[in-house]
Amino acid sequence: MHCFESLDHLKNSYNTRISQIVDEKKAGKKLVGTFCLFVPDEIIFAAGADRIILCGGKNDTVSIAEQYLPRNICPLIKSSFGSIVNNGCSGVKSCSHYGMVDLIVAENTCDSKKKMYELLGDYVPTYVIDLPQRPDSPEALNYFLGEIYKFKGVMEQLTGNKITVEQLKMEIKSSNETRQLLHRFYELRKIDPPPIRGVDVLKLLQKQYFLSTEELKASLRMLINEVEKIKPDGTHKPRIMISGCPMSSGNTKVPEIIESRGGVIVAEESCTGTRSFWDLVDENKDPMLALAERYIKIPCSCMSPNDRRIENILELAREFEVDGVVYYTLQFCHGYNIEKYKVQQALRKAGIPMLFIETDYSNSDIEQIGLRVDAFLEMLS
Ligand code: BJ8
Repeated sequence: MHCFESLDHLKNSYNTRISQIVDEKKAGKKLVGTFCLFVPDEIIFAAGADRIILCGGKNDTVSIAEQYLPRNICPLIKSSFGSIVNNGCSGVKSCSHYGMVDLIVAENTCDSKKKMYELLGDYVPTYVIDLPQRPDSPEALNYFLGEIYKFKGVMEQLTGNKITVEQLKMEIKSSNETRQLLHRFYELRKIDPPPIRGVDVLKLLQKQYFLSTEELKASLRMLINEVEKIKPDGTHKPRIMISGCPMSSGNTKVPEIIESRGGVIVAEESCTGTRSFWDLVDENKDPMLALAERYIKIPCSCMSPNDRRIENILELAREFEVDGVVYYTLQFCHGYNIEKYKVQQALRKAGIPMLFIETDYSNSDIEQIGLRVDAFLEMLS
């Protein structure tokens, strides 16, 4: 497989980004930490603040969180909380950027996250955006619109800047440009065999809410340039789509297993995949309404019913000509776990095989998952 200069460059982006934030903070810029796609970045940027993702994908902070939280909640929540409450005494590296955050903007999604956010307030000022959980009901859009107006007010208060319509429109345009670049990049993965490994794509996507918008766009442009030059070598490998929970930075376990065993990932139906960029914000409408309409449609399993997600999965499977779907859930993520049933039914009807993997951030099940992936790939070959 190819090595990409743009991805090598990204590996070293951490320190550059942290120094950029340090400089911004010295200049009086506020930093917002987020955990979820439902928080509209455009409002944060329009207020003149910066944003950084706080979701954890590392296993070593899970045991720290278990001193405060029950063991039987999802590892993403434990890892994120553990890195924030970690005072470094345990020898585990803390989340170094959390300490720079002026405000955490959270969202009412799954139960465990909601309750964890109640505890977070003891460590960092935390604001929670409420979400209607029946997105297709007639009242939901108005309610969500009200919530993002309140959030706009919170950002204005935090930064002391009034958010203007022009500023919002500019940020919407800029975020749409990033989404369009990601679409262009995903188009290249439709080639058989795809010119880039899914693991490499995932590492890039995990950084999309860590990097500055400009850095992300520049990296995407460089990567597209590099990938476009690759001539396919003609060897077909089983084309896999991953669907399910997000894979936060530090967690590449399942994609690594799939691609080391002979499969190739061509799409991810997840928040570290298509859900983050698939839909654009309408640039011709009132910006707040356009944001509400776009964000409320994110097909997260916290929404009920969530048929939009099933439709997306089928559409992606067709577009990317996938041979099979690996349905991935984190342990104790009941929403995605239960939705598996409907997804499986829909895929069966479409004649697409599915493998279900439920796991955590530890390495204890790597061998066992590997054997199941082997059998699945053999069936697809
Ligand atoms: S929009 S998927 S980023 S909530 S994996 S914490 S759901 S128990 S991360 Fe998510 Fe926003 Fe939805 Fe996306 Fe809960 Fe499940 Fe854990 Fe999850």
